[in-house]
Amino acid sequence: MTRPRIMGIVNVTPDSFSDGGRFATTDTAIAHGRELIAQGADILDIGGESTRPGATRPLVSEELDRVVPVISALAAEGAAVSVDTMRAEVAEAAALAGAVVINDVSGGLADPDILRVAADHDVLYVAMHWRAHSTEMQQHAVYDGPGGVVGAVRDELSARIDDALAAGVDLERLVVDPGLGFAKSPDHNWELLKHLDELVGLGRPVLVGSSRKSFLGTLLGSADAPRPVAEREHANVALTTIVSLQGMWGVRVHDVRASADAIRVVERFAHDPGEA
Ligand code: PMM
Repeated sequence: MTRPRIMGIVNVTPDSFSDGGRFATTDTAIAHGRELIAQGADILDIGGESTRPGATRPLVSEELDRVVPVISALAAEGAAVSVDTMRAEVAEAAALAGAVVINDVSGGLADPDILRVAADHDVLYVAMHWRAHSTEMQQHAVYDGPGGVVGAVRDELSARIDDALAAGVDLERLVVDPGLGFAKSPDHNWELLKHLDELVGLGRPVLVGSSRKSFLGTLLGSADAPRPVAEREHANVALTTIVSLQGMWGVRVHDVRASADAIRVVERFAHDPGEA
């Protein structure tokens, strides 16, 4: 079994839905990154733009000021750092500061020049399924084609892979992500989680990000009264377990220790003591 990589989330934002500004300064974000490494994170995903539904975008200069010092400091300490950005300019600055992953939630749609940046640097490029910016994404949660949400996400990610290859990104450096919660209803998210094998069929490693998302809140509470963000972790650990058993490339999580423990259980469970 291949152990999924744990991508620990460091949101250097004042307005994230999940950790609401707790790590919004350079110092608190760096300290949080160190703590996530100590808990078992393989990669730290540093983001300076909140993508929660309805969020307005920061200026490029604000995003740069938020992420670059944090990336520089953590990369200098030897951490494998990812930058969570849709902007070519931010991705370029991050790569120069030591980031080894560009995690683009728009898969190259928001700023196609980001694909050129990914091609120019020695980085992995994560192409997530996305349809529109946060202010309008929920209007795009419509999947009427014959393949439903799974077919649409697979085909749209396939197109993102083609665009990245056309821009010169090496196939071996591409990772895909279904983009849970981005232009998706709770049912769409569950449908995708049930059919991750269809995305594996694209031939690229798959990253899954379910941590603290509202479809878990809806499941555990109701659509009108979702379970609060801080009380969704146990459900997310269940998903980390499921995703690990399915051999996914990675999970993107806030609570690294909880998912690391789940992955250890899966590894031990899958381990045959008779094997060398
Ligand atoms: N989700 C968020 C942000 N970035 N990146 C990837 N690759 N996959 C995701 O599912 C994803 C992402 C939104 O969650 P956050 O606000 O808690 O970071």
